[in-house]
Amino acid sequence: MRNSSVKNPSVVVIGAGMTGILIAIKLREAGISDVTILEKADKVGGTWRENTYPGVACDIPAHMYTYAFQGNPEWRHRFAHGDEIQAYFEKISADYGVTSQVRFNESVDACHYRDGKWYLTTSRGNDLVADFVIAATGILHHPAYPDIPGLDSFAGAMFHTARWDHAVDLRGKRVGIIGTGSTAAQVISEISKTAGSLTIFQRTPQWILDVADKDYSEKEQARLRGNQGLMDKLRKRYAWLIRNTFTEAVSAGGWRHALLSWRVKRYLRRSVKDPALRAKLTPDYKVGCKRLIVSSTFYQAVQRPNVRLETAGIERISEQGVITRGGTRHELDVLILATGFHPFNFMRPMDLTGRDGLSIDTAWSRKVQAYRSVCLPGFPNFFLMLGPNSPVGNYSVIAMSEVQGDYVLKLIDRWRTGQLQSVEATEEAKVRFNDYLKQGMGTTAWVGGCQSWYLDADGEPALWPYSWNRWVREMAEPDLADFRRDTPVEIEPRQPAEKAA
Ligand code: N01
Repeated sequence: MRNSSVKNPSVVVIGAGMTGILIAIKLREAGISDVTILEKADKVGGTWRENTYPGVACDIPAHMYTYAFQGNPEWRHRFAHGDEIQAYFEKISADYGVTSQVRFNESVDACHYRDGKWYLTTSRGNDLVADFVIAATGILHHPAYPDIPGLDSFAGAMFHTARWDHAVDLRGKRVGIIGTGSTAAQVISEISKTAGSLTIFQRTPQWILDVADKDYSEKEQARLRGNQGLMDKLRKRYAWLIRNTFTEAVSAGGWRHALLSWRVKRYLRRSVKDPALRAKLTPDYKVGCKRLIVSSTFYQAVQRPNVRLETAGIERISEQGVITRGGTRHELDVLILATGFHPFNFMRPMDLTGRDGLSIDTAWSRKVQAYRSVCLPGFPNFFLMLGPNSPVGNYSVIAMSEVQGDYVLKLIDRWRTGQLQSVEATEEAKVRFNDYLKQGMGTTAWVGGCQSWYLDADGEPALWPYSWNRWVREMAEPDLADFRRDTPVEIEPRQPAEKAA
């Protein structure tokens, strides 16, 4: 704390994944000591704890997929494997004293705001009172199960990729997989090596960018140990590369998008010689409309002799397997659902109620929106990390959380110093912000005629449509004119974002 007149709030952080760990560290750095972290599971790690499927890896280069304040010399692969990433978060969490602050196996059932305080009830029946609540509950953690007739009648083993059943041995088995997203591409590359047969049920083909993986030698790791400066350089270099290849290409279009499109199309042409198979694998929408898949192994896997790509469309599922349109029966021992997530659930089904009894379901009944992704009008002193429109095309989610974390800490600081009596964005600011987002969507690849998890119920992309640098600039300082004032204070409004950019 800067001085004794600064208030020390009580804060509850929900979730001990990548973002929760980060927020806990930042709160401590800010001198906020009354912090409780609630985690539904028995370990930190979030998405990397939950996703343990074969081939799980991060398609963002490992040296960029780290907290800026703590690089990791121990990465063994350019695209770090899930277990390495989980180990990284467990280590950081322990080293920074976060793990000992976490209450494990305790989720939040109810979270209600009354008279300037949040009242929480947990799954263990405990009650907590806090000045601030920060939901670090992640985006992609509610598995989506396909609505296919007969799904439950399947007699073999069946599981979602985020709930992988490691007791099921796939070697020599007849395996089917539904879905061809980023997860499926990783799973297929791996299990096609050992499954007796693998049938891929593809509804929509995907564009794929090949970026070769690379193993880091002991010598390379040793060079990085204790050299945060060198790791910073690597992180910045990858960040620059990704911004200028993917992020700008999918959000602004232009020559970068043309180049990216040319690259992925050439890769498909060169990788798949059979014209019939290539036709099945060729999307009819813009490159980047769905999140681009980074894989240098998927096309090879699809062409293995034990692999079959089925595009006929699933009619129903029976006890024996999958029946595709036209009546073809695919008998299976194991059915894997690589069918993605419900990204708009966020912290729900938590019973979240803000000022004047406003429930989150009511607030979001017409549209799932936020102000600057993290603030919800009607929910004072509540922040939703990685909220609506957070994702920046194919960029590192850690970098996004760091920017949002600094922004949230600055807002809490305004409360601590008395500039804000409570931190609540106005409805008008939220509407203006979302209009501004909408204006930028037209040039993006996400409106390129495809269905994807990026789109909300109205078919509008819930991403940040401008450049990364613009986002960082606009998140640098909270604009207090956009927040409710209990005590009117003279404030000078900032320039509208469009003019400032
Ligand atoms: O999920 P998805 P995901 N019948 O939603 C299909 C991140 N991630 O888990 O395209 C038939 O992309 C669906 O078909 P269609 C990353 O952000 C990161 O793969 O809708 N098919 C699609 O093929 C990624 O974007 C890493 O026609 C059905 C698939 O299931 C996000 O997670 C690694 C169906 C779902 O694809 C989600 O990826 C992995 C049905 N009824 C994931 N329902 C990194 O490396 C759905 N599908 C960082």
